[in-house]
Amino acid sequence: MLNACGGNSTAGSNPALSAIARQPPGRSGQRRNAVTRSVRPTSTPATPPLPDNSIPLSQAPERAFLIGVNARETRDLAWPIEDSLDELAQLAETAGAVVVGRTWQRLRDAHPLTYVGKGKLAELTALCQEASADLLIADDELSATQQRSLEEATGLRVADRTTVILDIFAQHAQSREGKLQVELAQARYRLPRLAGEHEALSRLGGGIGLRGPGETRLESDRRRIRRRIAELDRDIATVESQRRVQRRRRARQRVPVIALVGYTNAGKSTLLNALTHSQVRAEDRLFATLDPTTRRLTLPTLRTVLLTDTVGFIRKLPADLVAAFRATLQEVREADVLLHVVDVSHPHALAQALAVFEELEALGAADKLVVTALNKADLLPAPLPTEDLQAHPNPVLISAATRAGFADLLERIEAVLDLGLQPITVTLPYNANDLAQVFRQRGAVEAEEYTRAGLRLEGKIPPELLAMFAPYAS
Ligand SMILES: Nc1nc2c(ncn2[C@@H]2O[C@H](COP(=O)(O)OP(=O)(O)OP(=O)(O)O)[C@@H](O)[C@H]2O)c(=O)[nH]1
Ligand SMILES: [Mg+2]
Repeated sequence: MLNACGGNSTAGSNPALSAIARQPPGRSGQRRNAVTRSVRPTSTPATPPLPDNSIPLSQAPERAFLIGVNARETRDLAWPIEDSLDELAQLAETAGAVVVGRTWQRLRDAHPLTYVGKGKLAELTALCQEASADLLIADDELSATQQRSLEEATGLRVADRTTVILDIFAQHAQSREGKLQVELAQARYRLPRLAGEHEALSRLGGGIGLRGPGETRLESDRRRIRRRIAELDRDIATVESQRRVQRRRRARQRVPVIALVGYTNAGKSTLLNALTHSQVRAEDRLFATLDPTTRRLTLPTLRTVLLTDTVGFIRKLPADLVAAFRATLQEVREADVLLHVVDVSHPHALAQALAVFEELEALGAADKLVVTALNKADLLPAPLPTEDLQAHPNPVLISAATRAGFADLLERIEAVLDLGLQPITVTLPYNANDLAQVFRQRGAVEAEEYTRAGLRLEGKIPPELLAMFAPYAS
């Protein structure tokens, strides 16, 4: 039995959301038809892109109404539906829409045909009209049938969480690699939904270039989109092999790689900038970073590591997107240590951290050594309870903004890197400066003494360097 019980409000309670809502136009206001654009590759594709079937709307930002289902099966106790809708609102605003209202329904399961129940559907239609909405966004990925029924019932264009995330990625993609990956994810998402798109077009009577026997047109679009997916897969495989070469070069230099991972907007890029004096884009918006950036970092013991910034995660991250970003995410899979950045000032910091671990598991990177940077400590109104701190592996409280806790963080990273190191004492001849350099960069020097026989170094080195230093061991 459906149990209709929904909340309805026009403004979220999340301070982060209000911060985005306060942003001047330019960031969100300029974007039009936010949830319909698709990324085109920089070079002309062999298969021409599909016609943009989006329905042209006015030049003003879209007025989005949000709809959610609090399904019993997937109910996330750590993340109430209102907060999930707050996050959806933040996503919609980042994509360039204005959120004009929201409602949700508690159900055993989302309705397979209409997403919400029949009664709720009528209420939703009225609410959308009242709010003069022109776009409806569902908090879950909709099936083609659910999308079509919602469109028919409300008369609005209907998007879902996945479409919005894909749209943000499309807007933020800068590099050729990023653009290819987003286009692949969009094409994979669109393929099973093509039939619905065509039906919607035939209801609208089509237009120039859109008329014709529906089925034939649908089939040719399907063929074209499949061909494009195959091309994109090939191009991404080339990018992947280039990245593999880079990674192999790094592996030969044997410099440990630390990958920054975390929920979107947690402060990964800010931390990379602060630690390595770089200028990577860091902004108060979701998915600011899509392309991995690697910088050299010298630890207090003079050991050198590479720090790689990566794309952020979010709850219900579209599976197509994760699959399409395999070239980028390979950086995470092959890192020696993960530096998990958590926005500890967020009301759902722990739930966000768990969502990140879920994605890491899906990527096959859950068994990596992890150091947790509990970031934005400067925003905490009170000291963090010890049990909140200890919920994370190797936790260190920091602020990337004020640089508080950096010494502790670097010390913890060194300790984790040292886990596999072997103790050794060597006396290096004074003409073997390069060896001393390798010891300092890759190992951990605990004592250093200039003797008549040469430079005496006591400390730890990675096991693969034991053979190199064995002739000088004492
Ligand atoms: N107060 C405070 N703000 C911070 C801190 N670290 C980052 N921020 C802010 O948080 C916002 C997001 O920072 P980013 O570094 O872009 O976050 P990110 O994890 O790289 O985000 P994506 O790339 O979008 O996934 C920016 O507005 C930063 O200025 C901090 O320690 N304290
Ligand atoms: Mg970033």
